[in-house]
Formats: sequence, C-alpha cells, structure tokens
Amino acid sequence: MANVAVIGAQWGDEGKGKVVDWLASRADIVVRFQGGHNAGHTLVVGDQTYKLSLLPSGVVRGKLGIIGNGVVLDPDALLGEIAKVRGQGLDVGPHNLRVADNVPLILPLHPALDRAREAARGEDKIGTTGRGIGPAYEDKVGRRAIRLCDLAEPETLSAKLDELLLHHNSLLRGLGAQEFSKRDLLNKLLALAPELLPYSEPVWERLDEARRDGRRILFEGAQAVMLDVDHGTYPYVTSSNTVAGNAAAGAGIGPDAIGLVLGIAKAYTTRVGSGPFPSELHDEIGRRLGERGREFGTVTGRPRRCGWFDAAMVRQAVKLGGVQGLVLTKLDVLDGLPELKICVGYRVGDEEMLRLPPAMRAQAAAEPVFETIEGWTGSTMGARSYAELPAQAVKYIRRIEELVEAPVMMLSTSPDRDDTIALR
Ligand code: 2SA
Ligand code: MG
Repeated sequence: MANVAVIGAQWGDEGKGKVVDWLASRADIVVRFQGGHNAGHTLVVGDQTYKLSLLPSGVVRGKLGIIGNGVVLDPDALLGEIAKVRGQGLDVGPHNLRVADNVPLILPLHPALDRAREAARGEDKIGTTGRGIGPAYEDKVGRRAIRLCDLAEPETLSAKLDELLLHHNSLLRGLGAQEFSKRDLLNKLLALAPELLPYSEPVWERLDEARRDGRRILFEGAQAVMLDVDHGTYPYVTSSNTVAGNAAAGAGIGPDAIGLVLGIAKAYTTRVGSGPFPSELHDEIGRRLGERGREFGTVTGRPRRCGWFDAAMVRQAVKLGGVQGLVLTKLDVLDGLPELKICVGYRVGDEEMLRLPPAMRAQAAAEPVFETIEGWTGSTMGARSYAELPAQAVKYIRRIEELVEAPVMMLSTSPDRDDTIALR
C-alpha cells in the first residue's frame, strides 16, 4: 500500500481520527504535519475513548508517532496529553514519539494574544479555539519563533525572547492585556528543556530512512481544506495549510512520498467558529443533526453549526486538496430523514456558480442551490458491507461521487474502527 495522506474535506471534525486509526493498522509511522492542539481527534478503541489533540493518532496502536516541523507545539499541551494517555494505559515516550527539532513552540503569550484579539474583534471574531495557533504561526513566518532546538541553547533562547517580547508586549499592551516577563518565560523554558529535548530530532532523516526501507508512512491532517489559510473561507480559517501539498513540507519529505490522498467528509456539513456556511440549517433538522451526530467541539466543547452536505464545497476541496478518494462518515445521522438536500452550487446576486467566491462579502451573500433526494428508512449504523445499506443510501453516495468528482473509497458507519466499509 502506498503512503497515505488523510485530510479534512470540509471545515473539520469529519472523523479523520477514526479513519487514521483504521489506516494506522496498515502503517508503521503516523506523522502530524500542521496545526497544533487546536485539533481534536476522537478515537474509540474497545471501551476506551481517547481524545487526542497533538499526538499523532497512531500512538493508540503502538505505532511510531512523529510531530513534524509544520506543527506549532505547545509544550504544556504535549506533556499534559502524554500524561493523560499514559493514565489511560498507553505507553508513550521518546521511544515511540519523535518531534521535529525545528518545530516552532507555542508560548503562553500566544493564547493570550489570540484571546485578546478575539475579544477586541467582538461580533466579528474568527471563533478560534483560543490556543494561540494564529499568533504562533505569525511568529514562525516573522522569523521570531522559538523552536524546540533553541531549548538546548540558553543564550540563543535569551536573545530570541528579547526579540519576541519586544514584539508581543507592545501588541498585548495595545490590546489592554497583561504583558509577559522575560525572566518567567526563560525560567519556564529552561525547566521544560530536559523534559522536551529527549523527543527532539531531525525527523526528516528518520522519515527518509523509513522510506528507503519501505516502511509505510501515514500523514495525518488536522482541520480541513476549507480552513486552509490560503484556500479556505479567509479570514475564517486556521493559520496553516491543511491541503495535502503541505504534508510534504510540514514533515520534511518530498511530495512523491505521498501515494494516495484521502479526503474525509461527513455525510452532512458542520462548522465550528464563525464564517460563511451556505448550506447551514437553522431549523429542527439542523438541531436533529447536531443531536444525533453529537456535534460538539472536542477541544472547546462548542456546539457545531450543522447543515446539508455541500457538494460544491467538497468538490472545491477535492480539487484544491489533491483528494483522490473520499471517505464518507456519519451517514447514519441521516437515517430516517424522509428527504435530504445536497447543495450543488451557489447563487450570488443574479449569478449562479459552482464554487464559493473568494471575497468576504460575496461569500457571506452566497445562497445555496439545493437538489432534493429521497431519504431512507432503514439503518446504516454499523453496516459492514455495501449490501447492508438501504438502496436509497447507495443512491445518495453515488450522487455525491458524481457531484464532487471523486470516488467514495471508504464508508465509516459508526465510531467503532471495525464499522468501516472499504469500497474500492
Ligand atoms: P484556530 O484556533 O486559530 O485554529 O481557529 C481558526 C478557525 O479554525 C477552526 N478550527 C477548527 N474547526 C473544527 N475543529 C477543530 N478542532 C476542534 C475539534 C475544535 C473544538 O476537533 O472539535 O474543539 O472547538 C478546529 N480547530 C480549529 C476554528 O473553529 C476557527 O474557525
Ligand atoms: Mg476534530
């Protein structure tokens, strides 16, 4: 089997964690290449539920986990999560978790700035997870970031902190937020160094070696294409590239290492945070989807907005993200609905279009163009073969394939890893 990259094809929470877990049994290494502890991946293994944010999902299966340079790493979040899963009986340590030595760190000033900015935006807030993701990526691109390897050089660290605080304290002051002291930060980082450095290495070398040895690498995306900083519904996006193209850059390997790109999509649509959502439902059906699908943020507990499947958006995500096959999840949430709608395009003013327009006002004004399709009465929950699906559910899947211009390669029919149908 080729090396697979798994990415979200909507606005996140499509069930990537479960799919990665399913694929992890066929892989040797699982790599996170972007995002940070804003991600929330729920894995159900037997009677245990693991909620992972930063750890690559493969750790649950005893695979080697790698946190690539494309991630932004909060040291407290990492150590906290390791302690949490150890408490659940998992063995996680430097022997099976490696972190890129050049990964930029999230420091306490990043969530402080994230939250102060969101508060200042008021009604216009992005609806971030408040984890400091955006400010940490800004520092990386601004060439100010403190990276994991800096913890081994106290003098470098001290000089970099001066530069970082010059920038951040003036911003925090401007927003009326608490400033940070260099001494506190320096002491904190120096205290963390012996705990973190054992995980640090040039992971690109390990990946290169693994590749030459024919070991299989699974690239685990977080968030989703429509939250991509370039291609998503900007500015209502996260601050990293979530498309499969970034799996290579964010891990430190060539793009030819990725043999197959799977896009994960829910059989309907959800979004957490602000921003355009043309097929959103504000009615009883929307509430039912949220309840049946248990649509609450894994990290923040925020209720997710729910709506019909948006085929125009997923089609766009397929093209932009490099998706070769879809994995459709949570079909069972639609069980029993007499009638389903699929968004097949948008109307903006008098114009009909197949893709979301790029500008903010036009995006906000985009009205969905729906197609109606009959629902099914039987249950798809826990189905393990195509033959177990109601005929109308198969029709729904086929219509989605046509509209998004990609095959549905897998179907996930419950949170349980074994309730997965490989279609191709
Ligand atoms: P941020 O914090 O800067 O990345 O937020 C920017 C936007 O990206 C969205 N975002 C997410 N959307 C869905 N799921 C995410 N992870 C958690 C989960 C979210 C949670 O799996 O449930 O628990 O609330 C995630 N992470 C970032 C975010 O909502 C903003 O729209
Ligand atoms: Mg999630």
